[in-house]
This record gives sequence, structure tokens and C-alpha cells, in this order.
Amino acid sequence: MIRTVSTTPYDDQKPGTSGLRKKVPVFQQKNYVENFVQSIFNSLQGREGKTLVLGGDGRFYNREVIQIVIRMAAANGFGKVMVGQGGILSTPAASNVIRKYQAFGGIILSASHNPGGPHEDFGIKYNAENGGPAPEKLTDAIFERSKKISEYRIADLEPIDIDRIGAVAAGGMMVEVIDPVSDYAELMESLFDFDAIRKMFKAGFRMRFDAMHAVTGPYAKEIFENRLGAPKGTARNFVPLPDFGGHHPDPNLVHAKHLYDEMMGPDAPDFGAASDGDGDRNLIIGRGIFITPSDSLAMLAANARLAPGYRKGLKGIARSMPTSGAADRVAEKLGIGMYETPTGWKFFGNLLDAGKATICGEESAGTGSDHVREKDGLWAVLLWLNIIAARGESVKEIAERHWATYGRNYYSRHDYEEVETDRANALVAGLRGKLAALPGTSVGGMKITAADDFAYHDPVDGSVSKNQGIRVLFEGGSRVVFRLSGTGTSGATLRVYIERYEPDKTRHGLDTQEALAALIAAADDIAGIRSHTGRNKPSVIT
Ligand code: VG1
Ligand code: CO
Repeated sequence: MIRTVSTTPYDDQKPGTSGLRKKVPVFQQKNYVENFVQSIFNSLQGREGKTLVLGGDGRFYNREVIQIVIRMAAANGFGKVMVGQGGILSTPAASNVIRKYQAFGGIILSASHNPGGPHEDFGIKYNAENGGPAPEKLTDAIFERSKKISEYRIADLEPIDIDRIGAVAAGGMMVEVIDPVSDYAELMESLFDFDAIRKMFKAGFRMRFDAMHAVTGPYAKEIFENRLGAPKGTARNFVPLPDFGGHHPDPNLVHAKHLYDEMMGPDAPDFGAASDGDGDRNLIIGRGIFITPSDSLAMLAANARLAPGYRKGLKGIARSMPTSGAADRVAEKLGIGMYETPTGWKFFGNLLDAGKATICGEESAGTGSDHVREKDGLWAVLLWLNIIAARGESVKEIAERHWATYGRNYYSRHDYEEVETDRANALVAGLRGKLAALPGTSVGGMKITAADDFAYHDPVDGSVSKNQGIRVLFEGGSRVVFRLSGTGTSGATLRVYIERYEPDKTRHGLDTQEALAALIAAADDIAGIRSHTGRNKPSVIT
């Protein structure tokens, strides 16, 4: 039986950089999930009889919301829901399933790199038929509807057994429980030289992959250990847990410090990697060397032709604005297009669909290509493995040769987390107020050449997105970027991105924070970070 239930709106269901993210108790409020899901459905034309893909990263509340979405999909005219077994689908795997089975779209339950548990974070995002995150036009429409919603539709159904693979009829609709890993693993096999990687493992290549008790565990086991023959134990923390074992599933130098320490140690393996809550981020560490995500994007793009899926070369490269310019130099050398977008994967979709870009990346440990419409953690790890196998060089050799060819972009991000919202807003307002006066002035002996608030003009659909981050550019190509996070769930997070280009080969071995010290001080001078936030150091440095 289908019921129409009256409800009252919430005013805070505005999707951020990647979907709606809130604390679990917020989502547990009466009708909170139902309101948002109905607002998504109300914003979609032509869904009748179509297929909806559904899955999540396995965090606390995943299973409950999976059942709610199935019942609401049945009541809202969908013909079929394809759900990952156990409610599991990594973000890139969901994107692949949407594309492969020509689904209408998908709902992914995740708050990505944010912690999970009864008092931690949950999230809901919608991906469209191209497999990519809903564009701003759609997220804006969903938010507008959520503010006016008065009823939702839901079918009275017994809970579906989402642990058994197979199809069942329910509420006039089909529910098909699918293996979350097999389609994705097959796609990876079609892109990379699995034989060459297998040979490398056979010859003793040692790798650590840390799934951080998040969604990539089953994918990593199947791909690295079963299909590529890496020794058992290569994948660590591979059982997805609702609270990620009490840690942040954020693959950076703070939350994956044990991996970093191992990779810097005397008996380090050849290659270390990790992925985040929903499997779309990657951390890459070679023996004795951390590769920044910005450098990783550049190095993957420069070497992509070594992998079968990219043999024909790249059409173009895209990066988010705060990501370093390292990839720009690769695009220039390859003679291909370079696109600079706002933060968030949703801005890459049009470029990928239009065939303008093949590889995209963000400084926040996201890299991906046109094989799906999301960033893809395991894809990046596999492309690195393919390149290492093809070149027969270590990560360190590959990185140092890259810098020798292109120069090195020293790069770091400083995050100030859980700052009081008013104080963070005051900092940004202060910066905006002085932007026009900055060019021509000097800070710490460095001359500012330009300062602006980044606006993006989408070359495909002509849409304009304003206020996407404040950039201050210095003579010689150095820059500092300031923006507020759109994924946090308490207070505000200020992100400060610092970059300096160093062409001189003899200066490529510096410590990153030292190489950037003058710019870090300048950033504080310009924005008054200490005085506004009351903090004298960042919470996280990556
Ligand atoms: C952050 C990153 C951004 C990324 C987004 C989603 O957003 O900076 O590059 O696309 O997270 O990643 P923000 O607004 O907090 O800076 V994921 O893996 O958390 O979905
Ligand atoms: Co993620």
C-alpha cells in the first residue's frame, strides 16, 4: 500500500560541496530523511518506470536509510532499484553501475571522509544519469523544494533482505541486490595492464593498502589480493565498520599517520595507499616519499599513456582552482586543454561529458577520469601501479624525474576546523573588502600581482558559479587561496592553500613547510587568521 504522509519542512537541507551532510541525530529527526529524499524525487522529471541505483559506505544509519529509500522509490514510480549487497556501493562503483545499466540516477549514502557513528556524520547525495554528482542547478532545486515540502510518498513494505544477491518484486517495483564489487573490478581490468602488475607482485613488489575500515575494503581484497595476486595482508582494515573503528576515514597524513610512518621506516614496502569513507579519495606514498595529490594528478597525467585505457592519450586535464598548477605544465607540454573549476567533483561532469577533459583532480586527494563521473580512489592506486610496472622505477624516481622535467610546485593545505561560524565569516568578509586594494602592494617582501574571488564560467552549459574561493597571486607564480569548507558539519572550517613554484632542480629536496614558510606568514598577514580564529596553528596540515 502506498501512503501519502503530511510533513513540515526543515530549513537546513541545503546540499554542500558533495550532498547533504549532517550529524546522525539530525537525520534521525522525524521525517528528515523522507523530506530530503522526496525533495530529490520531486526535482526529477520522467522517473516513472526507471531504475534507481542505491548504496552507501556502510556507516551508521546506512541500512535504515536504504530501506526508507527503497520504500519511497516504490511509492514514487520507479520501476526498479539496484542496491549494493549489504547496502554497500563505493561512490565510484555507484557511478559505474548507473552508467553501465543506464539507470535514471542514483542515491549514495555517505558523508565521505567525515567520521561515522551514532553521534557522527551521515550524508545523502544524488547522482544523475551520467553517473556524476547532481549539478548545482539540481541541488538548488532540491533545496528550494525541501523548504516548501508538505507531504511525501512511501510504500508499506516489509524490510527487503539486502544481504542476498538476486531480484525480488516489492511494492509494484523490482529490487535487485547486486554484488557491489564485480562490475567495478571488471571496469578496472579493462583500463589497466593487470598482467604487468601481477608480474610485479610475483617478483616481490610490496604494497600496503589501508581501507580505513571504510567501503574500499571488499574492493581492495578482490582486486589486489584475488585478481592481482598481491600477498594476503596487503589490504589492511578491510572490513567496513559503521564507525570506521572510531577513526576519521580521511586518507591524509594526520588520519593515516601509521601508514605514513611505515612508509618512511627502515623496512618500508614499495608502495603505500589508502582511501576514504566512500572510496573516492586516494593517498599515495612511495617508500620514503609522500606524493601530494596535486603532484599525483600531474604525474598520472604525464604517464597515463602507459596504461591500456589511456593509450590514445588525453583530451585534456581539469583541476579544481585550489589544486596546484603542476598539472598545467603537463597539459602545456602535451599540447592539450587545461580547465580550472571550483572545488567539488560536480563541476567536472560537463567537461568529461563533452570530451574536453580525460583526467581530473583535486588537491583534496581526489583523482579520476572519464571512466566514471566521480573521483576514484582505487583507480588512482591502480594507475600508479600500472605506471610503476611499466617504467620499472620506484615512486621516488618517478617523482624526482617529473620535477626535474617540469619544476616542482611546493604545496600545502592548512585547515582550521570547527571555527565559530561568525568569526570565519568575518575573516572572509574582511578579505573580500580588501581584495581590490591588494594588487601592487607587498607582503613579507613579496609583491602581489592579482587578487580576486574565483568565479567559474562553465564552457559547456554557460552557467556561472561565483564566490568559489579567494585567490591572492604573487610575482613568480606563488599564491595563497582561502575558502570555507562545504562539507563540515560543525562550525566552519577555513582552508588555506599555499603554493610556490620552484624551477631550480637543486632546490627540489626542501621540506615543504619550510619551502612555504614566507607564504604561510604572508597568508596570516593578509587574512588575519590568528586574530579572527583565535588559533595560532592549523588543526590539520596536509
Ligand atoms: C572537500 C574537498 C573537495 C571535495 C569534497 C568532497 O570539500 O575540499 O575537494 O570535492 O570535500 O570530497 P570542502 O568544501 O570541505 O572543501 V568527499 O571525498 O568528502 O565526498
Ligand atoms: Co569521499
